[in-house]
Amino acid sequence: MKVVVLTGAGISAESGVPTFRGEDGLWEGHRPEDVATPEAFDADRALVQRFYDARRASLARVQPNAAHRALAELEQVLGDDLLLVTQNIDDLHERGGSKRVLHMHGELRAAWCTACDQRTPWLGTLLDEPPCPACGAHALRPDVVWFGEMPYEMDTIHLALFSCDLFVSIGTSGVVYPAAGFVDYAAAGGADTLELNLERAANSDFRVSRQGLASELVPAWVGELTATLQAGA
Ligand code: BJW
Repeated sequence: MKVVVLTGAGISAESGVPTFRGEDGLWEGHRPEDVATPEAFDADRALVQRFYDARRASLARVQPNAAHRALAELEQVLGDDLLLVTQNIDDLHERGGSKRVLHMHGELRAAWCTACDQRTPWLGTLLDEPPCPACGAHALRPDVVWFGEMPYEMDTIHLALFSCDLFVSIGTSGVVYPAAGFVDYAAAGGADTLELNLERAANSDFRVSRQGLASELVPAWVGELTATLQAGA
């Protein structure tokens, strides 16, 4: 059985990573589409670098939760038949044990040189405008995808969506495209669709939608799927 899982900020909420559009949202009253843009970066580089430096540093204070760990267990069962796509820029899936994760909106622990286009693992700060390790230019920015920019790995994701048997969306509000359209792609390709979220997402065209905490819903669903696969083996 081929499964594509899409995760959003909700899966990391119980680890202590703020979501974007909740009451205590990450951008404190600003609409993400107003601040997460290349234009906002150009207007105030220091503000944006400081914001992402703080989020990168905060990774050391959070841990993966039961939902991240359950998806790592599912990878052990399904192997290459699982594609885990995350919109999150944290590294909690990897630290939860997942080996293959597509970060479609980039990663906090990476920097992108806008002079030479090199992407580099990055654990430190960017506010101090350090030189690019590849070309020496002082042109590094967080390697994340802002509004108006192309998300990563779209060809791989679209191919997987068209050929999967099941698409599962976890902890995402379903308002940001192209991720919000994945349910339609998968359904058009004949896949079953399942949503696991605190509340119904904006794009809730899922055949089944379960509401609750990711730390409870995800391990329960992984347990069910694993039992079904073992019964059919
Ligand atoms: C829990 C929980 C718990 C809480 N358990 N659940 C008009 C129409 C359609 C599209 C457009 C349009 N105008 C412009 C566009 C395109 C635009 C877009 O979508 N805009 C909309 C806002 C209208 N998109 C883009 O520009 C994208 N690029 C693009 O489209 O390129 C062209 C292209 C087209 C086709 C194919 C390929 C390319 C780029 C989007 C980049 C988004 N970037 C950000 C910032 C990343 C860096 C950073 O982190 O700072 O990505 S914005 C932000 O939103 C971040 C997230 O990944 C993303 C999604 O947020 P998410 O994860 O859904 O979080 P929340 O907070 O919204 O929701 C959390 C959910 O969890 C809630 O439902 C809670 O209930 C739930 N929850 N606790 C379970 N314990």
